[in-house]
Amino acid sequence: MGIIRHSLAYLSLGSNVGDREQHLENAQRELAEHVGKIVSVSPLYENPPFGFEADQHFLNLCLCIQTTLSPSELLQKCNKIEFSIGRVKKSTNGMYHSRCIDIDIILFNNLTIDSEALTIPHPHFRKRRFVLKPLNDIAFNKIDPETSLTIEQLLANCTDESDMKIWTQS
Ligand code: PH2
Ligand code: MG
Ligand code: MG
Repeated sequence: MGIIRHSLAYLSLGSNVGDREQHLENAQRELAEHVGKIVSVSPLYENPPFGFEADQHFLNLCLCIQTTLSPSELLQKCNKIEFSIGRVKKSTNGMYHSRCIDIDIILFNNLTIDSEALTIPHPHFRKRRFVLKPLNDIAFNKIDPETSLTIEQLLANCTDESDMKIWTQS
């Protein structure tokens, strides 16, 4: 028996197309099956698209998952799960579009990674209320290894004033 090394990853999930709740539920089921144990989940927040125009608002949440996967293995699994749920294309050059599911890695242990395929912490999360608000619910004390600020401090500093409505599950 060897030593199993578990990591903790914080993920942001979002959907603004179709049955948004169902897509988020399916994603969580697949993450639990293929990635690891989900140790905490934030409430769902309904909020307007940030950084692009679309009629449909998003449902967003953050969760913490325990995994033995490496960051790049986790990224591959997340992409696979997105496509299995029906995602058809990825954003390119910061041009966003509506999507049935998006799964982003925000933090992975205290790692900082900057490769072509993957940047951790997520390069944009500090300016996005739809990430910071739910992340603050499950990890207000957690320190961003890049800025050494807590999630609570990042949320207090965030200038995105998007309206975040708690969504009560149907
Ligand atoms: N994701 C984006 C761009 N804009 N806006 C909201 N409200 N929620 C998102 O999940 C989201 C976004 C890029 O992935
Ligand atoms: Mg995203
Ligand atoms: Mg993404």
